[in-house]
Amino acid sequence: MSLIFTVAITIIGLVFSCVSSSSASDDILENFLNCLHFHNSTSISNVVYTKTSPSYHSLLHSSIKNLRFSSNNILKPLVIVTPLQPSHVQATVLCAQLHDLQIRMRSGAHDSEGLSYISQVPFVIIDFINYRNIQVDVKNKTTWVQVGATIGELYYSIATKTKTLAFPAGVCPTVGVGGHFSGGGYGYLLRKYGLSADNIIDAHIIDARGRFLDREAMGEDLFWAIRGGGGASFGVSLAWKIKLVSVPSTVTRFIVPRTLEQNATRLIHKWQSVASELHKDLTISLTLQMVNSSNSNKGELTVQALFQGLFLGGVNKVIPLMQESFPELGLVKEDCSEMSWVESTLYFWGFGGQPLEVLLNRSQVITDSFKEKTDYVRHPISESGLEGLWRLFYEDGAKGVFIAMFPFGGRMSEILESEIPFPNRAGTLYHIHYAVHWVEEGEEVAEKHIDWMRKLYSYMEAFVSKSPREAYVNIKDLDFGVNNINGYTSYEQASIWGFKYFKNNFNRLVHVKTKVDPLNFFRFEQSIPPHM
Ligand SMILES: Cc1cc2nc3c(=O)[nH]c(=O)nc-3n(C[C@H](O)[C@H](O)[C@H](O)COP(=O)(O)OP(=O)(O)OC[C@H]3O[C@@H](n4cnc5c(N)ncnc54)[C@H](O)[C@@H]3O)c2cc1C
Ligand SMILES: *[C@@H]1O[C@H](CO)[C@@H](O)[C@H](O)[C@H]1NC(C)=O
Ligand SMILES: *[C@@H]1O[C@H](CO)[C@@H](O)[C@H](O)[C@H]1NC(C)=O
Ligand SMILES: *[C@@H]1O[C@H](CO)[C@@H](O)[C@H](O)[C@H]1NC(C)=O
Ligand SMILES: *[C@@H]1O[C@H](CO)[C@@H](O)[C@H](O)[C@H]1NC(C)=O
Ligand SMILES: CC(=O)N[C@H]1CO[C@H](CO)[C@@H](O)[C@@H]1O
Repeated sequence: MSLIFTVAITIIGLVFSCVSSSSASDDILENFLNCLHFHNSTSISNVVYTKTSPSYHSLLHSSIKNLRFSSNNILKPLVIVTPLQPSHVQATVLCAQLHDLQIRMRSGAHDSEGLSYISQVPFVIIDFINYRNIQVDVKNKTTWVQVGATIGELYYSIATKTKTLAFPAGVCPTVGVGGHFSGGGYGYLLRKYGLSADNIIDAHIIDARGRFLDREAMGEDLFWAIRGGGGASFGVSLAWKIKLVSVPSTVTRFIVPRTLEQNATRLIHKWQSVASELHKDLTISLTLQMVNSSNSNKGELTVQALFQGLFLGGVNKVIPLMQESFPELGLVKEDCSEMSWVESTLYFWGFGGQPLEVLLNRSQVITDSFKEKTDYVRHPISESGLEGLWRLFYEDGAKGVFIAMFPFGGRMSEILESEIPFPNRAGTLYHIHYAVHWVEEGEEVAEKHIDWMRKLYSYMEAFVSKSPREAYVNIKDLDFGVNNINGYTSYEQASIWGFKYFKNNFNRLVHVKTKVDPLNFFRFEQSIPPHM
């Protein structure tokens, strides 16, 4: 009784203060906050931050990875909610609908277009920073992981229990499992075990009606859609149940750098047809960047190809395997080191030899500005095609270029295109992830690098997948187009990017969306639209 009375008094107080401050957005804010308190008056106030909260700004900026989206003239959320339990998310979803606010969900904040924390219209962020419990069940080889955990935290939790279980996910330990698993998720275990999303066996989500659903309650259509259909179109994911995979207690990691002067072009050309055909236990990725040329005057740059390998076994086995399948690389024992699987994750991120606790450091990624794009390659690019690419690397806008090529094949080719929404399976030789980074501030610098990235993308068109030119939904690219801000986006319009990310699976995603969120509450620049 007295609680209701207090709430009523508070609301009367708020109504009066709204009248005096009299801005429409203040009204929306107050109404939204009151709604939250009504839904969960006992505990939600501790996890709600408004612009006047002392820690609002540090919370907002704490996890932003792309400084391109942190400037002052970008619209900021009215409220940030950091849920501790499902009821906080349920209340936020229901109240946001009631008061016509959009929601942005943020787990690791690595979104390439900042879509987990920016919006063109008034919005609320659900930030899962404090929702990251991980329960590893070694006996059953499963784990429940809450969406706010990073993959580094997941790797660490598994490794502290056992050396012979692992999980196939990305290279960068600060990536969040909320976004990453929603869009696929790949790393050095891809060729043996597939994507993160291929290894999800249950999930908890909150749907547009505010219901808490597990796999059984949501049904197989929705469970299909949230494993690779990209985050934030179908509901708010809370946790994943994943199947752990077996790895030997000793793996071998190797690194072989080759510059243009060391015949990198010919090696890359060869790598393209070899890498997806290798034994499943062997993965060789390729990164390209500019380095100072060693055998010329200071200041002269060359392209460096870094061949990095993981073999699920000892060094004595990988040397003969490489002799047989890729002798041109000239791999020798000295290029290799044996270690546990989790130690290899540190090496691939450049923290080799450091304590495992590095995996728990959520702020260890350098924050700068960047623009990314992706492609899939089905036929090897000719040597002259590669040479044309090198010429672009010497242009001004290319400063800070970083390209990663990741081989498919193996397990990826055994999974049907329609198994989950992620469609790039048999026939894909490798994935390319283009990035250009810069630290200088200002529009002009940004424009220079973004223009260069677009030029690179247009150069590559001749060499990559066509009709559609495929792209990876976990590295979104708004150059493909966006949904109309406030209203209706046609199936045709959304197909432009929908087919690039999902091929024919886009149709089933639209079908699921129409069923579970017909009013299109969960929407953002490239969300899946319902049929209207
Ligand atoms: C430095 C860096 C390295 C990367 N390395 C790899 C890699 O090795 N392999 C790879 O496959 N990808 C990689 N990526 C891409 C990465 O997988 C995606 O950016 C991924 O979406 C990030 O997830 P997040 O939770 O960190 O991001 P967020 O920005 O938090 O989320 C990304 C998207 O998912 C939505 N989302 C977040 N949480 C939820 C939730 N709980 N429920 C529903 N939707 C949600 C967001 O709203 C947003 O649309 C990398 C990206 C960066 C920046
Ligand atoms: C683990 O597996 C056993 C037997 O397969 C089963 O009885 C038990 O419920 C499982 N535990 C969990 C937490 O899933
Ligand atoms: C590059 O190729 C040439 C011609 O085959 C060969 O002579 C040379 O040794 C190679 N260089 C390196 C560093 O492998
Ligand atoms: C090349 O060397 C110069 C001078 O030593 C250094 O400033 C620059 O950062 C180097 N460039 C690269 C790409 O390593
Ligand atoms: C996390 O990494 C950053 C950047 O390398 C470093 O400054 C910071 O001290 C690290 N934090 C911890 C707790 O180790
Ligand atoms: C209505 C509602 O969702 N109430 C929840 C608020 O939070 C407490 C925990 O503090 C839950 O037990 C309630 O169910």
